[in-house]
Amino acid sequence: MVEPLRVCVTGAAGQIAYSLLYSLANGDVFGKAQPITLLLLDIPPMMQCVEGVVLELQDCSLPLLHDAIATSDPNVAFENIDVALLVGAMPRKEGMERSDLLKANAKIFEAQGKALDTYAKKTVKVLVVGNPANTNCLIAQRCAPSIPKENFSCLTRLDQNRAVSQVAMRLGVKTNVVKKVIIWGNHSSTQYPDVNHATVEINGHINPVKEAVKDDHWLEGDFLKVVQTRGAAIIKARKLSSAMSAAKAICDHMKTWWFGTADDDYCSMGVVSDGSYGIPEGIVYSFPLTIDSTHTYKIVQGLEINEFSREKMDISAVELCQERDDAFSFIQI
Ligand code: NAX
Repeated sequence: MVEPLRVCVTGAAGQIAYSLLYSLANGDVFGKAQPITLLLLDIPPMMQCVEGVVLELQDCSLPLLHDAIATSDPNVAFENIDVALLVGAMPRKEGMERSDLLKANAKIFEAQGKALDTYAKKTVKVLVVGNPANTNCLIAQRCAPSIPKENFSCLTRLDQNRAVSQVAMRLGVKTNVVKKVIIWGNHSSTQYPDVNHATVEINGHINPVKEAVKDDHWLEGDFLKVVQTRGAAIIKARKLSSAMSAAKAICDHMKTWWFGTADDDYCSMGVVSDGSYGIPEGIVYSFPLTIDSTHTYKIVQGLEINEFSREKMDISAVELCQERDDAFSFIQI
């Protein structure tokens, strides 16, 4: 029998987790032959709700679900885990300053990084979703020195999916023929969705997206704005932040990390910068990656960066350096 994969999901009582857990337990991410044990972490006041989620998971009657455990103790949730999906975070409340939010989350991800360092497998793959995702990821990574830094990532796949969809809708094609769209930088409004290297297949021919769209004004204007501000547009319309699309993006991110990228595509993930493209070393920055079947990623090298892109990429890097400096002042590494 295949050993169950131990997957921890934090923020288990939240709306993203509610959209995510079924796909995980149904084999949509790690494959239809991979049993799974879900460790569901939330804070003590939310435990009754998490217990309810466990009851529902049982009622889904999924053959791959080996076990689902609700807990408010990170040491239990991270014990011997293979995958950590760190979705839970302190939300911004009315009247809260940005620095208060950064501080509250710095403390959460400091504690979770330390618990990962002590209790998780050294091969654990960590995906940080809770915002500010890049900086929370950086803190967790720095607080877990015994785990390779390449095992930490943050979610920018939702931004990638949004960008791909916008291009596909503009061209009247399916999303799966649009490839190599890149998200650079922070999961914030300074992110840079870049189609300069993207391709689209039309009638069996591979074309550069820029040539197919034939409208640089749109690509450098409304396209960027729509993707960068999509989260706010969803909150305005739904009165709630993205959940279904966020859960789908988490599944896409983890599936690609697990099984690799297609030969003709990249994926974007926030990872620890190695200085590629002049991005300061050590910050968690979204890059285009290729991934092999051993869950090992490489930052795509050698892409030509024009002046427009350079400026946008640097703005996001400056923001991330500032977030890092602010967050590090609140914690002890
Ligand atoms: P919800 O408020 O519905 O759920 C968050 C859950 O996290 C709550 O149940 C809360 O009790 C729990 N939580 C808080 N502190 C915790 C801790 N220390 N340990 C464990 N659990 C804890 O938020 P939801 O809509 O599910 O969003 C979760 C996070 O994802 C937010 O920070 C949100 O900003 C972020 N997002 C990030 C995205 C990305 O692309 N990186 C996109 C979607 C989403 O906005």
